[in-house]
Amino acid sequence: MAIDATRPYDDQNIFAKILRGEIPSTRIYEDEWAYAFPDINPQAPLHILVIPKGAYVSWDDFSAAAPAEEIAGFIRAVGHVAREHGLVEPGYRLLANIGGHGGQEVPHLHVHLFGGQLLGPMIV
Ligand code: D5M
Repeated sequence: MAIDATRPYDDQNIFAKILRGEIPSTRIYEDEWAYAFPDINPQAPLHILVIPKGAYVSWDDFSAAAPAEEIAGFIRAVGHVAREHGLVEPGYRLLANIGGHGGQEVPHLHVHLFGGQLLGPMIV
C-alpha cells in the first residue's frame, strides 16, 4: 500500500532494517552517504535501489532538509553505481516514487535504477 510521504520517519521500515543489517541484502555499493542493493522484484534486467544512509521518508524531506553535502553525496553515489555497471552508454533510467499518488511503498527514500534493456516509454 502506498505511504503518506508527509508522515514522520519510521525507523522500523524495511530499508532502515537493511541499513542496520537486520534484514539481509546483497550490497552492490556503499559509501558514507548511500547504500545500493538489488530490488527484490526486478522490473528490468538490472534493477538496483540506491538509498541514502540518512533517515528520510522521500525525495521531499530529503530535498528540503538534508545538508547539501549529504544531497551531493547521495546523487554522486547514484551516478557512480550507474557508471560502475556500464550503463551510461547505452543508457538507463532513474525513478523515485513519492507518497500516495507516486505509489511509494517503502517510507525510506530510494531511487530505482533500471537498465540492461531498451526501456519503454514512461508509464504515468
Ligand atoms: O518501491 C519499493 C521497492 O522496494 C519495490 O520495488 C520492492 C522493493 N523491496 C521491498 N522489500 C525489499 C527488500 N527486502 N529487498 C530489496 N528490495 C525490496 P516503491 O518505490 O516504494 O514503490
